[in-house]
Amino acid sequence: MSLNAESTAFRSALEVIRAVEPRVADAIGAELADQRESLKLIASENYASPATLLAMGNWFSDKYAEGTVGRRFYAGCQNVDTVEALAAEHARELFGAAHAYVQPHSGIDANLVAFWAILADRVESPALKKAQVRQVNDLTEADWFALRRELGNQRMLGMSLDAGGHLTHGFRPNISGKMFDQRSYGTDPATGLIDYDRVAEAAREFKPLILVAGYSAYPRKVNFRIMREIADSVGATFMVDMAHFAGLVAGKVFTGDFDPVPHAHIVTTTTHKSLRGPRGGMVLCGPELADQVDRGCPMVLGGPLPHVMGAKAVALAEARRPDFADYAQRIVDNAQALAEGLVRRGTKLVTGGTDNHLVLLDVSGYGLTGRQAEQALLDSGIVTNRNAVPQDPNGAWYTSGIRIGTPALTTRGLGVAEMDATAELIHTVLSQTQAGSNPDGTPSKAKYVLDPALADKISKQATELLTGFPLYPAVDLG
Ligand code: DSN
Repeated sequence: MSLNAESTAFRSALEVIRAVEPRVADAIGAELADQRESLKLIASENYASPATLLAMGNWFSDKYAEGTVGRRFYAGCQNVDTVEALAAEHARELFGAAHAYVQPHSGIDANLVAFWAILADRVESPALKKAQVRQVNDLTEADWFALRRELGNQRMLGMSLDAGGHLTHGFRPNISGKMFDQRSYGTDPATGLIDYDRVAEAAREFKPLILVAGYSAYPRKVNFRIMREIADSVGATFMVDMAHFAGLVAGKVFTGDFDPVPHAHIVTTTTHKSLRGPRGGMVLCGPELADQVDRGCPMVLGGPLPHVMGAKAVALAEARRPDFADYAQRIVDNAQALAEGLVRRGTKLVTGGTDNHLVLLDVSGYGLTGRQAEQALLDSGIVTNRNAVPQDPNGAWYTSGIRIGTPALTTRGLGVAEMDATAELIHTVLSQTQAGSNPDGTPSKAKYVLDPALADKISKQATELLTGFPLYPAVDLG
């Protein structure tokens, strides 16, 4: 049998790896097998194309390239320049942005670059000016003290964690929570939706330097035109973290008021979620912030990863093809079908539904914590993650919610009929799981009771549901 190019490429790569450390080759093969068999509903994950994956395994990995295109701190970066410029060009064209910076290694890194650029642009500080003109070594202890005080006292207003905001939007476990004096806006307790009047009120009271929009667990659209008006009314810089929904922006499902790029001063994203690229981050902005953004490395980033920038160029080229818009629309159609299937079966959803790629289940109606539900679903071959719901009584560790999303299953080709079947599997597991107890008889937030035979049966049904939708059908590892 003659092998196609993809099978040949992946088989050969594994053969070469196996000759050195067979356990790594085995783990890579096992990861593909696991991903093929499980119902992947993690809202922030996807399956990158073989071309994107293959673009990462090569000699670019060996190259240092601090600086930016044409202005490097290392010699011999002409080929890195080619791929970085290509990735940036595809990003600008895809999103209609004036400037794109494709070096960040992750979403956290992209946000750090944006925070630095905003601070450097907005904060009046002699010490900061020195730092900006690359005289960092000339800063005295007193300069650093002043800089820390001036930068650290800046204010940020972002979405609260339990309403779906992200850790990097000023929360304590992330450096942003230590750098900024942060306040958050939540959602309306009755509807679960952002109340723009309340955001405006909070902005008027708090007068933030940065107003942040974007989320990792809010199942609705955000009106970025209104958010920009709020930012303008208090002189704030408006930043949008579109990591979760970048694919929906790229695919023109989110347009007009719901497309952040024309409204925000600066937009950050990851490239591996709904955008379906390699793991990494990116920053988009207008000409005003471009110079500061381009200082991301070495200001806050380690050396760029040229092999990943090459893969970003490939994935962004894919996202510019007409079929990506169809994919993006199907992500939302599937999420809505999944939400409707769950609601029909009596599951409580935050906001009652979705208009993006994710659905947030409040599993307290099943008498479970998010932790119990997550593990029971995993036992049944359904991969999700627990997530806080607004005003969550169980906090961020145990939670009362389960977040699910459709970008990955949509890539596999599953459609609305399969989403209803998926809703049935989820509901069956959750309704058949009971909360467990600690050895002293007190209720546990982690332990649960689920008949292993039922978990096994659902697991098989999940695998059957996937059989018509093979993952990487052209890849045969033998
Ligand atoms: N970890 C990502 C998510 O799962 O939403 C966000 O950083």
